Amino acid sequence: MRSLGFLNNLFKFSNPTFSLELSIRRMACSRFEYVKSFEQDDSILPNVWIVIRVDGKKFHKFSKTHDFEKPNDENALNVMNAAATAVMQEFRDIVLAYGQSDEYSFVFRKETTAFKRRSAKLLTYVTSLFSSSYVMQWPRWKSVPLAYAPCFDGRVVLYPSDENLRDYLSWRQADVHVNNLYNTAFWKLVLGKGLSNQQAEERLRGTFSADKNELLFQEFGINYNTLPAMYRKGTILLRKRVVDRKGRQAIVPLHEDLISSQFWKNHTEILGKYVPGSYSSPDGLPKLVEIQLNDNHSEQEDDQPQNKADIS
Ligand SMILES: Nc1nc2c(ncn2[C@@H]2O[C@H](COP(=O)(O)OP(=O)(O)OP(=O)(O)O)[C@@H](O)[C@H]2O)c(=O)[nH]1
Ligand SMILES: [Mg+2]
Repeated sequence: MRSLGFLNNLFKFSNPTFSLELSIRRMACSRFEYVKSFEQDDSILPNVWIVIRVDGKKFHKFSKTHDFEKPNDENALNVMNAAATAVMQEFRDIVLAYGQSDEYSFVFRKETTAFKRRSAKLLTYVTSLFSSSYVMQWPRWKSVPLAYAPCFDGRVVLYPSDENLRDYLSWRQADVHVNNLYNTAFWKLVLGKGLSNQQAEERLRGTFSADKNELLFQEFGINYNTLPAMYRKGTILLRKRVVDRKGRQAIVPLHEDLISSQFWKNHTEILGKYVPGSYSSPDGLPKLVEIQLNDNHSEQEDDQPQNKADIS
């Protein structure tokens, strides 16, 4: 076979028409090749936390069109969680993802070499994989069909210190708290008391958290702190060994307070040497984890963490 290939090449190169064609192509190529130098090097600095945040485009309208429950639609949030899980399954170097409302942040470990740390590659891959996974996951959680294609914007933000990273995540979680408390009170006034949107807005204008907590308790008998943690805290995705499934690895959803230092003590693998911790769920495994442990990805999940996306 090898000698045949050699003879074939010998024929081609000794053929004058072929050689001429080849030289013309080479010349054309070198003439145009300079355009490559216009591409900018966008490699990310070494040794920084890379955060990629995706956010739904006009989800105010999207949630209305698809009849999301107000203020929180559990299944819609789970479509987000499942799409983010798919992204984490692809990128083993994501150590944590955090989601709330129509946004998700993905934290890559400082040492990642995924896509040679090229910013545009990382950003576009994560954003497009998240968007397509959102569409794929939709029918698993929502019964109404998609009326149009949802899309997400994305940005890359770099954090040089652990403290900066923690503050970033705390900022996103504080955002959920502020928005969710307001929205819960707002929709209770509108849907429960029949106030118009404007009246509810006026009623809440200038109020502090304590006032809204009091309003929910006094007028609706709701203790805000007992509402589902996913609505109050958002969702943190971490890679863990699931105790009740013989320590098989899965990406698990947590709804904990990441602003507290206890969270970082409980999950030392995030900032420290990356070895997934263990996870057990007293109320049974969430559907998201069940699905993962039952599908084909689960065998790969038992492998050592590896950089699957380390290609250019
Ligand atoms: N009813 C309902 N709405 C939701 C839920 N999650 C997200 N949304 C909607 O999504 C919006 C997300 O906020 P933004 O990202 O600031 O607004 P946006 O309309 O997506 O605008 P851009 O991001 O600027 O394109 C919220 O204001 C809600 O209207 C949900 O669980 N239930
Ligand atoms: Mg949005």
